[in-house]
Amino acid sequence: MGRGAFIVFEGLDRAGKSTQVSMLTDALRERGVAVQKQSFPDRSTAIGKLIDDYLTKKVEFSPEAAHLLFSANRWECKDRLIKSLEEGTTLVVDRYAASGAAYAAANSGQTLEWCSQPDRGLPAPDLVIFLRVGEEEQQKRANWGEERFERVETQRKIGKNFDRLADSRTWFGVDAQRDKAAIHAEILERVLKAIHECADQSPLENQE
Ligand code: NYM
Ligand code: MG
Repeated sequence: MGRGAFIVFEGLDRAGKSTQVSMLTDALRERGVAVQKQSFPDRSTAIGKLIDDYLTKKVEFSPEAAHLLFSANRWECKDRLIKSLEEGTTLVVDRYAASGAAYAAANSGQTLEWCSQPDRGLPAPDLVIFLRVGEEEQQKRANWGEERFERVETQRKIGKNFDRLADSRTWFGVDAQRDKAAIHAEILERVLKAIHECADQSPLENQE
């Protein structure tokens, strides 16, 4: 049996990633696909707890220090992620390195290049599903504005950074302002294709 596919969801806050990650995971499981769900930041680890305190504004870090914590949070999960993929399990991941770079560059003023560096060498996603949502829609959705970075100006900068990071080979953009079921159907079709391709051949690549 071939390896699992590494599927990542990206997008601005309130784009609907968590909902779509759950819908996708359930649908794959129903089809008999071995699948695991993972979110970054993973707030359950010791580093993740620091990140949670930072996002909920209980502690302050310099933007660069915060970024290195987000990256460290991915590095601490690296071996587990690779093991699952090699065992044939598909991973559905809510945010990954692109969020790291896009948010950190907006927050710190460092270049995207600088912000991409700490994640180099981590396994790279086979497919990045990018959920597009407009700012008016974003603000209408539940709990908007509570956490750090949930401000219109900041989100605009982050959105531009995502556009610069998107590569045509692995990114799949989705209009996330439609009906949930329609969004899900479009994503499921693309992901099933990616799962087939990964099982057939392509070796896991590293984050550049
Ligand atoms: N975030 C997430 C970062 O700033 N850097 C990262 O590397 C990652 C993975 O954390 N506003 C930010 C983006 C979000 C926040 O994530 C929490 P979520 O998925 O909105 O709970
Ligand atoms: Mg959020």
